[in-house]
Amino acid sequence: MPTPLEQWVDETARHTHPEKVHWCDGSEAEYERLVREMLAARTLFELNQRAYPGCYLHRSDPNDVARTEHLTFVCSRQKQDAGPNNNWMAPAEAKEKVGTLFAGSMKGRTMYVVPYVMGPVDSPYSQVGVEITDSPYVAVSMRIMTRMGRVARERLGDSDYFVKGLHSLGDLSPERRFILHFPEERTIWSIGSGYGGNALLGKKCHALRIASWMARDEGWLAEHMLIVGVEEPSGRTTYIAAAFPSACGKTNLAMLIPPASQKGYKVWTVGDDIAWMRPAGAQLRAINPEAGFFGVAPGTNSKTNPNVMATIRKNSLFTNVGVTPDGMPWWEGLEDTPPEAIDWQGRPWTPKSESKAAHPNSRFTTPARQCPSISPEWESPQGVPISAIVFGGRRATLVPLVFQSFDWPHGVFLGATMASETTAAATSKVGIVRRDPMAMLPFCGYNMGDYFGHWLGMGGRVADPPKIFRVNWFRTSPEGKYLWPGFGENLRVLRWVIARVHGEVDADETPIGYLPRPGDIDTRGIDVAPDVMRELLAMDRAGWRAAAGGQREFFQQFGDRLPSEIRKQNEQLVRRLGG
Ligand code: OXD
Ligand code: MN
Repeated sequence: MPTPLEQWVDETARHTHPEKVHWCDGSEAEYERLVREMLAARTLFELNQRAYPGCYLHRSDPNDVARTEHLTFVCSRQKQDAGPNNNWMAPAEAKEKVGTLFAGSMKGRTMYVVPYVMGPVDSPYSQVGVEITDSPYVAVSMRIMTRMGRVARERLGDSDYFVKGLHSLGDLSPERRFILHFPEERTIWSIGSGYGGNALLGKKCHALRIASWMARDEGWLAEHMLIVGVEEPSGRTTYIAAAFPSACGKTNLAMLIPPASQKGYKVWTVGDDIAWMRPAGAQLRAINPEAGFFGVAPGTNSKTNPNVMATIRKNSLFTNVGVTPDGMPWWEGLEDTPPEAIDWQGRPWTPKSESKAAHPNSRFTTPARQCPSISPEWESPQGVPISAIVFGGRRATLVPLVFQSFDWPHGVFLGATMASETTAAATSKVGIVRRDPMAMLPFCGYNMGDYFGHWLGMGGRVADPPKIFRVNWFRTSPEGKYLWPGFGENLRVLRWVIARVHGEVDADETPIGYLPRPGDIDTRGIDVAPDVMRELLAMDRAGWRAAAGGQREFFQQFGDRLPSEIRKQNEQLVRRLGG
């Protein structure tokens, strides 16, 4: 008898007509063979193997460089369940329309069957998925980003309980590009894109959109969050999960190196993009479902993130970066002096060129285990206990450097009212302030009104829920200069968060939450004048009154799916502001 997996692979092959079917075992030999084939086909290029052993460059279609949120759909049975935060298509209509595009789409190509585990192989919280794809770039990327191949098949056995992901490059035309999620069937269909967020189905599609739906049903949280452990000189380690929208520095924060002035501190990386958190005992415990980092290259350098620079020096894929004549990857912000290069589209480039050498959303794909700051607990089957949740956006004005919620429901409200300036991680206008609750707007696989309700309920499921904070590293002066140095210096803010968690520092109660008192954030050794610090920690009453009005408007779209508690939190904020 064929297993449910074999049956599905068979059906899919009959529909998509590949020339060959290859079951990935995840071995080194298989990886090397796929790389050799891609080098021969010129879909992969060797980088300087002395400086970057095992590293390769991939150039994607110039029309296919970022997530395409307008082509991403949740195909739940009921439209209401997808909510106003998702594009929706009825499942039957979606299957009809996009099924036609899959018919024969793998003709002349190899179909790779990619079984994977999201999470440590032996964790009870991990999940198996299988991605069928006709892209060898996807297959090798999945080997970096997940536990892929034999381990996953062994964990699955002959069970039918796995997330089914079907992916084809199709003809790469945005007109025939769709990323569809069928949460009730735990199924994903993606066609017409080879870009990571659209095509590595374990990541955004499975570990966030489908998993968030499962998490609601099963009483846990699947979130767009990094996870770090901060070890203090005393040896105490406190774990923090932090949500930021795409390309707002999650990878940098996850790998922060304490500056010389912060002697005796260590930051341990557990994950840089996704956290699955479950009630266990009195606390929420988190695992990182991924095994690699798919990070934004531009702006990354040995000052902003030395740990990731060390991580990507071997066994890594670079997508849409520039390359120097001696085969080194290059992107804007890597070094102060730009070299002559070949740009991300393979064209000659000089520092005088008007265009950029690397695409603003160019990426590296690199194994987490190579990271110098990887936590000894990063593969712990039980995960790590989370003491603080941090919500952060990119806001030039209004939002202080850091503040704390009064309690869990108010913390959920702080997450639900997050807004951030958009970045190049998605194809849309960059730099527009958009509301992005919990940094999950593009990733919540169900109605966000219900999602807020689920979050509110999670606080009561553990005796000791994490304390909740908002942060903003991105405040600027009227001239556009950053007021806070950011990067490694953000540890100074995390130290206040940790002191609050452990009840070791007081705070000022203000209408928006608890703010640090002057002097409670250590500014010794950095150039942040006392008046700048006052501005960073000021509560702008008029600004928050206006923001509260904007929040109310945003929440209206959820109608009767909006929990009354969220409305109440907004009213209480207005009252506290004296409005
Ligand atoms: C990512 C994203 O790739 O959020 O992590 O876009
Ligand atoms: Mn992300």
